[in-house]
Amino acid sequence: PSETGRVLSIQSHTVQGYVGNKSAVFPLQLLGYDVDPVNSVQFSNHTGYPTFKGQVLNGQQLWELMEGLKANDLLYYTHLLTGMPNELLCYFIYLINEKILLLFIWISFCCYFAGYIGSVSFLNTVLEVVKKLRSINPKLTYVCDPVLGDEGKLYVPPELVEVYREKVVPVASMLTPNQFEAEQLTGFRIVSEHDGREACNKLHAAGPAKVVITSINIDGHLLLIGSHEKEKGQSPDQFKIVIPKIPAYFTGTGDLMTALLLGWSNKHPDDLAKAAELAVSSLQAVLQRTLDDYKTAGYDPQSSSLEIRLIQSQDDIRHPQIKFKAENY
Ligand code: ATP
Ligand code: PLP
Ligand code: PXL
Repeated sequence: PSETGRVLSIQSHTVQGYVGNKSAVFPLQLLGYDVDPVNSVQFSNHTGYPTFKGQVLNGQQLWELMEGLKANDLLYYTHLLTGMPNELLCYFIYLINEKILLLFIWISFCCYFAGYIGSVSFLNTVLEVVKKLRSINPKLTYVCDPVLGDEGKLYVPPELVEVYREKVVPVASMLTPNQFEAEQLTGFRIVSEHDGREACNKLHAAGPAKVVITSINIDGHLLLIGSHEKEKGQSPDQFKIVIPKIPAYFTGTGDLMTALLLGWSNKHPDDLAKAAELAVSSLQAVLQRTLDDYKTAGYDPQSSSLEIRLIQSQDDIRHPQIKFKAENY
């Protein structure tokens, strides 16, 4: 397989700061990929700030862009990458984070239907895009970060979980859920390493050959669990990487992690553990630099969510020093 490729990346864009495409496109380009970003939203900043403004792409508008590409024979891609599926649902995150209860009740009522219809239609269009791209390149690798929520909270209406479980997971080549998302998709509580591995097995049975649970919170540290089912129905190769928790909250790390996993697993197609070591080592270097920079500037890193120092970390993305080793099971 080729070491690089052409990636269609359908994710959010923020004018300021690094989430969604802003945290995925640059690293993939540094790793040598041609990346074509479709911006599922264009917001002033990420939704964790006190306020944000901007526009949302709907399913029909996404399809229009695909038609434009198709009309010029430009729909050949080796990879499709998708993250946060939506739209109006960002309001939910904002409101949940800010705990503005009254506003929450009012706006969630208004947005629930719009958000629900909007996001399901967008996700269904993404499924059409997968079908279309596979009809042009049957070997297309679909890397899906099933962004549903974190730390016990759904960011999206529960109905979207069903769409992911029943339609999206079955067509994904690689899935990168966090602990909570893996639980939602399998209906299985994850409280131990063993549970994490079982969840991977369940997800393989549903479709994807590669599964990386990007973080499981166990005993005060983070555990990444990776699983590669090399032959359908055979028991998968599984490994873990232990990651010490940094006492700070970052935004955009999940998006960066999935992009790095795409980038490195394509360069090491039969060695997911190696790909994960490279991705984790890069990501941790970015987080460490971010923390150091904020501290140097006199900020308390625990006071709010930190914007990652992505551009300043380009050497760590291009040539990561492996400091985090995978342990095979
Ligand atoms: P998404 O919701 O997009 O799926 P995610 O929840 O999977 O995102 P996380 O699991 O939160 O994303 O983070 C991705 C990676 O970032 C993890 O592998 C984790 O190691 C790293 N990470 C995030 N925050 C920290 C932290 N405070 N300390 C150390 N590592 C962190
Ligand atoms: N915080 C907020 C406010 C979010 O909207 C999201 C969205 O997915 C996240 C955190 C998770 O971001 P990530 O996992 O990419 O760090
Ligand atoms: O990283 C997740 C994410 C994606 N897209 C938008 C966001 C966030 C997190 O805050 O605001 C628009």
